[in-house]
Amino acid sequence: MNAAIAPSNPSPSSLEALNDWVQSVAGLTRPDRIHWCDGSDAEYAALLKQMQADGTLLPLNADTHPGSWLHRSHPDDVARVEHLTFVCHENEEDAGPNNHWMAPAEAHAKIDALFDGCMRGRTMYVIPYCMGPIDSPLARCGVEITDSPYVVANMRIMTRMGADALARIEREESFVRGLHSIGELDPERRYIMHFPEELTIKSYGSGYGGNALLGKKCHALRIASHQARNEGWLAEHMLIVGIENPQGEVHYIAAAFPSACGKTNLAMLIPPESYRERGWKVWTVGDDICWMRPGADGRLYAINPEAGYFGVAPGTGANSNPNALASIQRDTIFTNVATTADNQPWWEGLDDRVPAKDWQGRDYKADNGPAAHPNSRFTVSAKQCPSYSPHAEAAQGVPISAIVFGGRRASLVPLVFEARDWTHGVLVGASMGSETTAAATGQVGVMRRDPMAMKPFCGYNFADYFAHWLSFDKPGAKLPKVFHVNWFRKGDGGKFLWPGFGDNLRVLEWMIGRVKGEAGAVDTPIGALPAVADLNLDGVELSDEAKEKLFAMDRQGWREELVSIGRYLEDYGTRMPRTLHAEQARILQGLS
Ligand code: TSX
Ligand code: MN
Repeated sequence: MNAAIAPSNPSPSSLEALNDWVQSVAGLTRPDRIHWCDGSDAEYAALLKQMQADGTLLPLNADTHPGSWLHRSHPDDVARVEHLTFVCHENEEDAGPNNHWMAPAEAHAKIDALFDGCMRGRTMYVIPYCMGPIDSPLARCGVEITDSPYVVANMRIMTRMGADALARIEREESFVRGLHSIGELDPERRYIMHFPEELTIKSYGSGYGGNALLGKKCHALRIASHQARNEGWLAEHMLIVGIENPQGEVHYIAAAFPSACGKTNLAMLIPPESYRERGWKVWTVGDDICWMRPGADGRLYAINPEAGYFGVAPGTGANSNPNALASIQRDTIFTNVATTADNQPWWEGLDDRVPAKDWQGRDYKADNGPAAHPNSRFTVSAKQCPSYSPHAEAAQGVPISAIVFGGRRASLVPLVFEARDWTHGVLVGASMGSETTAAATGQVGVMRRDPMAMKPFCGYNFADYFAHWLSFDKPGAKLPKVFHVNWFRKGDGGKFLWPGFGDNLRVLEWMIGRVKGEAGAVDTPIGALPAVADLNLDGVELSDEAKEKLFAMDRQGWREELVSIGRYLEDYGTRMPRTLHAEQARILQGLS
């Protein structure tokens, strides 16, 4: 504890670089103490005790939720801040129109001025961590320096943190450097800056997860996506789920959705009763991030770089996600949820109890808005999920049979379709997105494209990113099939036409049937759609309107969609691969 140098034999390479960096950060930020995190139980217990003492963590009902805590953030610090998130390549074009850019020298100067002396009186924690199973060749390490013990506790759940990670860093040539301070929590003095070419992240002024747990969005997506491009792999905003059929075969599916489409719910899906009876099982590998690369056999192999779930609490209930609910009954950190009179965590969508305190600790009043903040979270170890895959820790990763893109589309887009080939699949991913729902913004039903669900997370120019995706289609590659799904199609009466949730397994079964060459489909210019009879719909009641709209391709509507996609591709200028323009033109041609 409190040693100013790493507690192990320095090797000439990375450990020395790490020590030098830690010393230079300490020189800038001026902490009173430096603590190197070892990841031990004793260290975690001491941190929790200290945070309980200073009110950072409030204990929850120990009978119903043993080992669980509530953290209330500053009310102005409850979400990621995209307008203050920068990707700082030397060349602005390399960041692309999909990112906010600042020249690296200017960015360093701006944020270092904020870091100057910011840790006076505080403890600086040095967190060595590994993203991915500690022995996996697909895993990558980083070190986060922070003055927030809440960040340390969350990083311990979300990553492989401590001595083992430090040992791996010592063996390897490089690691990602993340510097974080909560600063004054002033929204006017807040920046999340990424330097992909330096494998460096600097985050100031926010304690919120996505801005402060630097292993997650900052490292595993923004920095890793850039690293992956250089090294020939993919860092994606995808869940990974294993589907086991009654014969015991498991097919792994990676899926990307924009926010509010229920990614965590799909990752932890519970099969319909009739499927469970026949022996179908669903295995959760990951709920948010997927790193994949081609194996020796040409297939894509994937790991979940994370070790926990940092999930949205509201909407998590016994109907929507029983596995998530079971996961968070103990040893969980809750952030910005409400509490009941007997001090249990509570949020909208949990059950019909009435909370006592809202997320800000005020007596609950309906007039003050939702009791739990809409972006309130749970942090919990992945191992606590009942459906946690026995292969989630496999060093070589799991082979991916299908990649799924999805969005929230009230009209036009059918329940599911299959891309004809990889290039078409990349276009499907590049053009995906959701129609806006938030009535508050006044912009209901406006199409927001969110390519591969990476709009806020791609650490370089989207045009180059699409080219990188296209590059995987080469001789010897055995790429997954690509699909698009839409659980959110509405009928003329404004009601959802598809039951969703567990019944989505019926769609996943069809995909696996397609992968195995067994399931039927109807070819259309937008891809292959199942006929109603190609899906197992035993036990689901679909209206005639549902059957008609979920399984049909509206030619005129899709012509307009393809024109809109064409305009979207143009926004990226001449860097956009011609292959995608040609693919868009090919499909539009097929529709006329
Ligand atoms: O997560 C969702 N999924 C994926 C589940 C594996 N949600 C919740 C989205 C917010 C995060 C869904 N909502 C899904 C879905 O498949 N589908 C819908 C829309 C829907 C909502 C309620 C019903 C049906 C569909 N209720 C009844 O049919 C009774
Ligand atoms: Mn996410």
